[in-house]
Amino acid sequence: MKLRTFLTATAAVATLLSMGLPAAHAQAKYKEEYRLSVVLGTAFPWGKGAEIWANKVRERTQGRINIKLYPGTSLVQGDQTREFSAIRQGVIDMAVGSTINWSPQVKALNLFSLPFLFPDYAAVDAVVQGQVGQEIFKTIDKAGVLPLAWGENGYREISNSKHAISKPEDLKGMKIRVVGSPLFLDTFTALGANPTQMSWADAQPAMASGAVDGQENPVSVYMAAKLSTVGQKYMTLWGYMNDPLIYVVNKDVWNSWTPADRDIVKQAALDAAKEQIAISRKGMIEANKPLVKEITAQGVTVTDLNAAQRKVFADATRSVYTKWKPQIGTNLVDMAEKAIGERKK
Ligand code: X2X
Repeated sequence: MKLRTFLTATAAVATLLSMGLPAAHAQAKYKEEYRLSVVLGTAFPWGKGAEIWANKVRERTQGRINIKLYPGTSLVQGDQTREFSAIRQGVIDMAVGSTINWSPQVKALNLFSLPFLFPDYAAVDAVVQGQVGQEIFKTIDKAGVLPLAWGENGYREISNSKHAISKPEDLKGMKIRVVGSPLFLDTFTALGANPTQMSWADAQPAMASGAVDGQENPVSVYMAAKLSTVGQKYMTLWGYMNDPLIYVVNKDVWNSWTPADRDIVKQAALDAAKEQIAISRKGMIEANKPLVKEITAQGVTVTDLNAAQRKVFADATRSVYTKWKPQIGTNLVDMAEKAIGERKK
């Protein structure tokens, strides 16, 4: 750069500075609409949690941040396992997503899919709301997406159209629809089943046509999706894994907001996630599990495994734990187990 050009440029900057910087609000460029991705819509606790977040943000920012829900992971044509990359790339602005669907990109998220690691809700809380949850948020941040709060899809129970399942042999040869990470293929193969990976959108027609015999999802999802009407007449409560949700924002979007608005979005995510977790546990944590009574009333045979029966399944899937622990992070799994061991019951 020639000296004169440099001086002219310097003078221009000085003039701009002397004019004073524009107010933070005027400086930030806001979109008319922010696109929030979810797999399950507002008929489900998952979608409700996203809607609560969107409403709180709209109210608290006086409409500056206007969020619209896109259920069915429609921004990635229903391909749940592409959602995380799409958030990072900005195809999706915000999401409330499942650890399962994002685990192909963020290996640590497979922690929650390790079979029979989380014995109860207190164990889940101890992990996600504690140091492990923070470590996982750091990993997600490093992977290019900003995490804000933990929600929950719920404990995943297994249903099928054939017969009651109370031991691994009952799963033998059964075609089970699974989602997301290859870990699920390992788990169901270890149990003698025949797992097949497909999106949620494809799963329901596959159940209706009998192309698959069974699936695994929380009871609240089973109910809202009316899976008893697609032949899923047997349900086993085995609590083999919990499926937390994560409230996230694309980083460029986050950086485009004023610090005050970022605080609002974050606090709204924390508040919404707390409400969301309560909604998703409703009917499952009260005595007699009212939600389970409801499915029984629909003519569904419910098998509630006792501790000894559960242990048979846990033992049968131990190879999955051994294989996946190093991929997830030996330290992280150890930390999670310590937190679970020390949980308040
Ligand atoms: O596809 C599923 O099973 C669902 C809806 O639970 C998830 O997105 C993980």
